[in-house]
Amino acid sequence: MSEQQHEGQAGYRAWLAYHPRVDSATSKEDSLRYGWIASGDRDDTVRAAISELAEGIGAMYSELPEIHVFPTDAAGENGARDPEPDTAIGVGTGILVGTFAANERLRDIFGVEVAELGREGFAIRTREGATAIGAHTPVGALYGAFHLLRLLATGADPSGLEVIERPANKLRMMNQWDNIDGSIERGYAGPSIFYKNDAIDFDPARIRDYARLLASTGINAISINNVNAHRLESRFVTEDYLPRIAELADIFRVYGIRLLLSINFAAPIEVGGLPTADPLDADVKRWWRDRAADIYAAIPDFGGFLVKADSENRPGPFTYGRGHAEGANMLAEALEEHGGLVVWRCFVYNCKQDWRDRKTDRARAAYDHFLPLDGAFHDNVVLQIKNGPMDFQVREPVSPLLGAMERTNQVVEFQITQEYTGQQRHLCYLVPQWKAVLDFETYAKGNASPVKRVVDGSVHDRALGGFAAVSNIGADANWTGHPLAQANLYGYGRLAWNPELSAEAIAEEWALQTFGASRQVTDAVVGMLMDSLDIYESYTAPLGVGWMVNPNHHYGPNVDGYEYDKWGTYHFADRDGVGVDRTVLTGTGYAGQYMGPNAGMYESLAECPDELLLFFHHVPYGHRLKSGRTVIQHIYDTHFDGARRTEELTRRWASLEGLVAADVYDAALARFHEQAEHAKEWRDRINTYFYRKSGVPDEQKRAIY
Ligand code: GCV
Repeated sequence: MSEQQHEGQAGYRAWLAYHPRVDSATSKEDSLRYGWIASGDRDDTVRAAISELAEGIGAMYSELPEIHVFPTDAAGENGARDPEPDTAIGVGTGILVGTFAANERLRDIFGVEVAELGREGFAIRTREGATAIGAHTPVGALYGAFHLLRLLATGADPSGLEVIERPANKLRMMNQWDNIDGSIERGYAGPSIFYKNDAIDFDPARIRDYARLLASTGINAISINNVNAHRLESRFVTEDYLPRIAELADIFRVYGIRLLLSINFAAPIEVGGLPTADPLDADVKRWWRDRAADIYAAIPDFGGFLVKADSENRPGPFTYGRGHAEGANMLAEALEEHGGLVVWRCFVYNCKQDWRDRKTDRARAAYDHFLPLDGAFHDNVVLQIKNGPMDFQVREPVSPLLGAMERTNQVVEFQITQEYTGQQRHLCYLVPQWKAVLDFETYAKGNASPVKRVVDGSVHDRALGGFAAVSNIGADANWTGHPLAQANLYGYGRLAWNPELSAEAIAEEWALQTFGASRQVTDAVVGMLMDSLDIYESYTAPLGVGWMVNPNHHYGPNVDGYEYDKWGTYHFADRDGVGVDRTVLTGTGYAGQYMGPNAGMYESLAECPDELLLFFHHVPYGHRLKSGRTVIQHIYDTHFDGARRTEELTRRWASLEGLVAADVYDAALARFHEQAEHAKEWRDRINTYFYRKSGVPDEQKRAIY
């Protein structure tokens, strides 16, 4: 459905709501400042910037600016020259936006400083009441336009702007896990906006609005189908589907977003009719080269392939006795001449957790598989590494593979969709978790090698790197099901652009743009967002133990439920203790995969941080944490505390009745009630289980707890 069809549903416009600026004392004066928008660019992307500015300024200041698009060096489409606006910078009151090449005035205004902007950066400057947004490229200008709108929507004083921005990361990618039948793997906000009933079927207006949301945060790439690419999706690389996919690429292109496809490694067999998908087979190589040629004929700026291989029953090079570098490089060669990338996922594991074999460890898998391949991948291959060694749990250590490969491009993969973090029924603002990952010191090169510097390429001097994340949107009117889950989508893009932003600043930006300028609403929403990760963790996953969820759908408490371990659990609880020994000395050896002081910190029971204790160590229930409490006491207390705090969340939200749009208010309130109910279930199931396991006799419970 398009924006029109969702009219009246406040959540649809998300953070591009453009609420009227409430500082009415100054708004009259400000509106004069934006009497016009002018540009010498006629490019679609700059036009998108202009129309966004017109819409945003019009809505925030209740006055539509005039639009002038004037050719500077060449005559216009009809051969005539539009007059340049006499409202030139420094004389009039408006916005001049565009590229330096097409706007002489922008060159005059910004002079030599423009060199440092790079391909996607922009500069904004106010001079005597008028505002200039300049960039080297149309997409830079678009990012500048969105930035100006964000500043205005968050209450910045527009009179003295002096901004220079460029993204920290080259690749800022969104991964859709959408299937052609219209379902979304791990989707919690309705069906797909891309597919329906085994066909590519989309409303261009809705796709465009998604592109606007993404571009406004700086996302520049999107893979449009599930990494588990099955029968029909395997054919996306063929002419059967390329014309429709090209239409999607056309929409995203305007917003600076390159389209990628997830491929099926066995497509040469399943689609091409070849007897093998062996990456070293000449016919297989030719088949992929031909597909690449077809794709680039349809989509000249195609981004490349995203690949899940040899993982969770997906085909891959192992079937042919080949390694991951051979698989990835074969595809990279097919794409290379066209400028395409292979984004190769490292989520590869083939072991079960088994309490009878305390050496086998799924957490080790990505590092064990990929570290030996450092330096073996082509330059247009980038490895996509999940933030933790397991699978997007609420609490995991940072993947030891991040930073460990010096001669390999890397992106970090986050999960915006809340598979294990409440499935968009529970509030869980994930930006603080991602920040902790990005700030984690890997010691890859001395002690200034945090993950954010690894993936931006600076630690190992790599030309390519960045962020990828699994999207949390669907066809629900408000995109994300839980209205406040939009903050995760927004925050991901903002962090990918600038990992130095704080989680709180991002929450505040998001709240101001989404709900308008009310201090009461902003404070309440920011406070709830900032508390939410801790609350969720405390009633679900104590001390680094994850996975206590139901099989398949992964929602709700089931302490022994996780489907991969027929023989045990991921917590290894028995009557004597709980936790997984991942030390080098007595356990799986996983702790030894870390560099520098991290290896020793995790190895040592005394040094290991409480919040990861049970991820790294098996300890008795009576083990005393740094907090002073015993493990069993901690489990008990935090589960009660977490459940209680979910009730507070409901009350905190209820205090905003009448202050946020009714549809948004109601949708969130229903979810807060549900969260509070489910938190009690988590509390009771987990506490009962560990009571029993720990064998605390009933009469002693009071004393211990
Ligand atoms: C797309 C987890 C999820 C799967 C997902 C997989 C992956 O196992 O449960 O749904 O598959 O991760 O990241 O490939």
